[in-house]
Amino acid sequence: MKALLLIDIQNDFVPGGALAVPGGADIIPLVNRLQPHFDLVVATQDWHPAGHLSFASSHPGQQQYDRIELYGLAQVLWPDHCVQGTAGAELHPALDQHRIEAIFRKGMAREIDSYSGFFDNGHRRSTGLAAYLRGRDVTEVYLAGLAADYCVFYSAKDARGQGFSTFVIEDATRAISPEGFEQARAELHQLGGRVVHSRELLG
Ligand code: VGL
Ligand code: ZN
Repeated sequence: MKALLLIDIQNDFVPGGALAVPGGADIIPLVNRLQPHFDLVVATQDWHPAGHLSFASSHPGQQQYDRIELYGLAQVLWPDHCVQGTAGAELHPALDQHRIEAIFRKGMAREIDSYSGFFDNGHRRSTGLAAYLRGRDVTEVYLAGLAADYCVFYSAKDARGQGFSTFVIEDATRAISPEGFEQARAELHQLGGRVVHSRELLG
Protein backbone atom coordinates (compact mmCIF):
# COMPACT_ATOMS: atom_id res chain seq x y z
CA MET A 1 0.00 0.00 0.00
CA LYS A 2 1.09 3.52 -0.83
CA ALA A 3 0.63 6.36 1.65
CA LEU A 4 0.88 10.08 1.05
CA LEU A 5 2.17 11.99 4.09
CA LEU A 6 1.20 15.65 4.12
CA ILE A 7 3.67 17.41 6.36
CA ASP A 8 2.71 20.58 8.24
CA ILE A 9 0.57 22.29 5.57
CA GLN A 10 -0.42 24.93 8.11
CA ASN A 11 -1.16 28.63 7.95
CA ASP A 12 2.00 29.63 9.79
CA PHE A 13 4.20 27.99 7.14
CA VAL A 14 2.79 29.90 4.15
CA PRO A 15 3.44 33.56 3.24
CA GLY A 16 1.63 35.74 5.77
CA GLY A 17 2.27 33.18 8.50
CA ALA A 18 4.69 33.36 11.41
CA LEU A 19 7.32 31.07 9.86
CA ALA A 20 6.57 31.44 6.17
CA VAL A 21 8.25 29.09 3.73
CA PRO A 22 8.82 30.92 0.41
CA GLY A 23 6.20 29.71 -2.09
CA GLY A 24 4.67 27.47 0.56
CA ALA A 25 1.07 27.98 -0.56
CA ASP A 26 1.91 27.17 -4.19
CA ILE A 27 2.11 23.43 -3.49
CA ILE A 28 -1.48 23.11 -2.28
CA PRO A 29 -3.31 22.69 -5.64
CA LEU A 30 -0.79 20.00 -6.61
CA VAL A 31 -1.09 18.28 -3.23
CA ASN A 32 -4.86 18.15 -3.76
CA ARG A 33 -4.43 16.60 -7.22
CA LEU A 34 -2.01 13.99 -5.87
CA GLN A 35 -4.25 12.71 -3.07
CA PRO A 36 -6.52 10.43 -5.18
CA HIS A 37 -3.45 8.56 -6.42
CA PHE A 38 -2.75 7.04 -2.98
CA ASP A 39 -4.31 4.28 -0.88
CA LEU A 40 -4.00 6.32 2.29
CA VAL A 41 -3.52 10.01 3.07
CA VAL A 42 -2.19 11.05 6.48
CA ALA A 43 -1.23 14.53 7.69
CA THR A 44 1.05 15.91 10.36
CA GLN A 45 0.53 19.12 12.32
CA ASP A 46 3.16 21.09 14.20
CA TRP A 47 1.40 21.76 17.53
CA HIS A 48 3.44 23.66 20.10
CA PRO A 49 2.41 24.91 23.52
CA ALA A 50 2.97 28.65 24.10
CA GLY A 51 6.49 29.13 25.44
CA HIS A 52 7.92 26.15 23.55
CA LEU A 53 11.71 26.07 23.90
CA SER A 54 12.20 26.07 20.10
CA PHE A 55 10.90 29.66 20.13
CA ALA A 56 13.48 32.46 20.27
CA SER A 57 11.05 34.34 22.51
CA SER A 58 11.61 31.70 25.21
CA HIS A 59 15.33 32.61 25.38
CA PRO A 60 15.84 36.23 26.42
CA GLY A 61 18.98 37.63 24.78
CA GLN A 62 18.81 35.26 21.80
CA GLN A 63 17.68 36.18 18.28
CA GLN A 64 15.41 34.37 15.86
CA TYR A 65 17.34 31.81 13.78
CA ASP A 66 20.22 31.66 16.29
CA ARG A 67 21.50 28.13 16.84
CA ILE A 68 21.80 26.92 20.40
CA GLU A 69 22.13 23.63 22.23
CA LEU A 70 18.99 22.52 24.01
CA TYR A 71 19.33 19.59 26.42
CA GLY A 72 22.16 18.19 24.30
CA LEU A 73 20.50 18.68 20.89
CA ALA A 74 21.24 21.33 18.25
CA GLN A 75 18.29 23.72 18.05
CA VAL A 76 17.44 26.56 15.67
CA LEU A 77 15.47 29.28 17.47
CA TRP A 78 12.32 29.92 15.48
CA PRO A 79 9.74 32.68 15.59
CA ASP A 80 6.71 31.65 17.65
CA HIS A 81 4.66 29.42 15.31
CA CYS A 82 1.94 26.78 15.28
CA VAL A 83 0.81 27.48 18.82
CA GLN A 84 -1.92 25.06 19.85
CA GLY A 85 -5.39 26.38 19.13
CA THR A 86 -4.30 29.43 17.11
CA ALA A 87 -5.28 30.14 13.49
CA GLY A 88 -1.62 29.79 12.48
CA ALA A 89 -1.62 26.18 13.64
CA GLU A 90 -4.66 25.17 11.57
CA LEU A 91 -4.23 23.19 8.38
CA HIS A 92 -4.40 25.56 5.41
CA PRO A 93 -8.02 26.17 4.31
CA ALA A 94 -7.20 25.38 0.66
CA LEU A 95 -5.95 21.90 1.59
CA ASP A 96 -8.53 19.27 0.69
CA GLN A 97 -8.96 17.32 3.92
CA HIS A 98 -11.67 14.86 2.96
CA ARG A 99 -9.27 11.98 2.28
CA ILE A 100 -7.04 12.63 5.30
CA GLU A 101 -7.68 9.63 7.58
CA ALA A 102 -5.49 10.68 10.50
CA ILE A 103 -3.58 13.72 11.70
CA PHE A 104 -0.46 13.16 13.80
CA ARG A 105 0.45 16.12 15.98
CA LYS A 106 4.00 16.77 17.13
CA GLY A 107 6.07 19.27 19.08
CA MET A 108 3.88 19.24 22.19
CA ALA A 109 6.69 18.64 24.71
CA ARG A 110 8.09 22.04 25.69
CA GLU A 111 11.71 20.93 26.07
CA ILE A 112 12.27 19.19 22.73
CA ASP A 113 11.52 20.01 19.11
CA SER A 114 10.00 17.53 16.72
CA TYR A 115 10.65 18.03 13.03
CA SER A 116 9.75 14.50 12.01
CA GLY A 117 6.21 13.17 12.05
CA PHE A 118 7.58 9.90 13.48
CA PHE A 119 9.81 10.88 16.43
CA ASP A 120 11.00 13.94 18.36
CA ASN A 121 14.45 15.27 17.45
CA GLY A 122 16.11 13.12 20.11
CA HIS A 123 14.30 9.97 18.90
CA ARG A 124 13.08 9.64 22.46
CA ARG A 125 9.36 9.44 21.87
CA SER A 126 7.41 8.03 18.94
CA THR A 127 4.20 9.58 17.66
CA GLY A 128 2.87 6.15 16.68
CA LEU A 129 2.91 7.03 12.98
CA ALA A 130 5.13 4.11 11.91
CA ALA A 131 2.93 1.58 13.71
CA TYR A 132 -0.17 3.17 12.22
CA LEU A 133 1.24 2.88 8.71
CA ARG A 134 2.31 -0.73 9.25
CA GLY A 135 -1.14 -1.51 10.59
CA ARG A 136 -2.50 -0.29 7.27
CA ASP A 137 -0.05 -2.47 5.31
CA VAL A 138 1.80 0.55 3.97
CA THR A 139 5.18 -0.23 2.41
CA GLU A 140 5.71 2.94 0.36
CA VAL A 141 5.65 6.43 1.87
CA TYR A 142 5.50 9.54 -0.33
CA LEU A 143 6.03 12.92 1.28
CA ALA A 144 4.77 16.39 0.41
CA GLY A 145 4.40 19.58 2.43
CA LEU A 146 6.54 22.02 4.41
CA ALA A 147 9.32 22.60 4.88
CA ALA A 148 11.48 20.50 2.53
CA ASP A 149 14.67 21.07 4.51
CA TYR A 150 13.14 20.54 7.96
CA CYS A 151 9.98 18.63 8.69
CA VAL A 152 9.65 16.92 5.29
CA PHE A 153 13.32 15.91 5.30
CA TYR A 154 13.35 14.63 8.89
CA SER A 155 10.12 12.72 8.30
CA ALA A 156 11.60 11.15 5.17
CA LYS A 157 14.74 10.11 7.03
CA ASP A 158 12.67 8.45 9.74
CA ALA A 159 10.41 6.76 7.17
CA ARG A 160 13.57 5.19 5.67
CA GLY A 161 14.83 4.29 9.13
CA GLN A 162 11.53 2.51 9.77
CA GLY A 163 12.00 0.44 6.62
CA PHE A 164 9.53 2.14 4.31
CA SER A 165 10.35 2.78 0.67
CA THR A 166 10.54 6.56 0.78
CA PHE A 167 9.90 9.18 -1.89
CA VAL A 168 9.90 12.96 -1.52
CA ILE A 169 7.76 14.64 -4.19
CA GLU A 170 10.02 17.57 -4.99
CA ASP A 171 7.52 19.88 -6.66
CA ALA A 172 5.03 19.29 -3.82
CA THR A 173 7.37 20.75 -1.23
CA ARG A 174 9.19 24.06 -0.65
CA ALA A 175 12.29 24.72 1.42
CA ILE A 176 13.18 27.41 3.92
CA SER A 177 16.61 27.56 2.21
CA PRO A 178 17.59 26.17 -1.24
CA GLU A 179 20.99 25.00 0.08
CA GLY A 180 19.15 23.19 2.85
CA PHE A 181 17.13 21.26 0.31
CA GLU A 182 20.20 20.27 -1.74
CA GLN A 183 21.85 18.90 1.38
CA ALA A 184 18.67 17.06 2.32
CA ARG A 185 18.43 15.56 -1.16
CA ALA A 186 22.01 14.22 -0.94
CA GLU A 187 21.48 12.77 2.53
CA LEU A 188 18.23 11.13 1.53
CA HIS A 189 19.86 9.50 -1.49
CA GLN A 190 22.55 8.09 0.74
CA LEU A 191 19.89 6.50 2.90
CA GLY A 192 18.19 4.90 -0.09
CA GLY A 193 15.33 7.39 -0.33
CA ARG A 194 14.33 8.94 -3.65
CA VAL A 195 13.28 12.38 -4.80
CA VAL A 196 10.58 12.17 -7.48
CA HIS A 197 8.57 14.62 -9.56
CA SER A 198 4.76 14.64 -9.47
CA ARG A 199 4.63 13.84 -13.19
CA GLU A 200 5.88 10.33 -12.34
CA LEU A 201 2.79 9.86 -10.15
CA LEU A 202 -0.01 11.70 -11.93
CA GLY A 203 0.43 9.66 -15.13
C1 VGL B 1 9.08 23.24 10.87
C2 VGL B 1 10.66 24.60 11.84
C3 VGL B 1 10.02 24.52 13.06
C4 VGL B 1 8.59 22.56 9.63
C5 VGL B 1 8.43 23.14 12.08
O1 VGL B 1 7.38 22.21 9.57
O2 VGL B 1 9.40 22.35 8.70
N1 VGL B 1 10.21 23.97 10.76
N2 VGL B 1 8.90 23.79 13.16
ZN1 ZN C 1 7.77 23.88 14.98
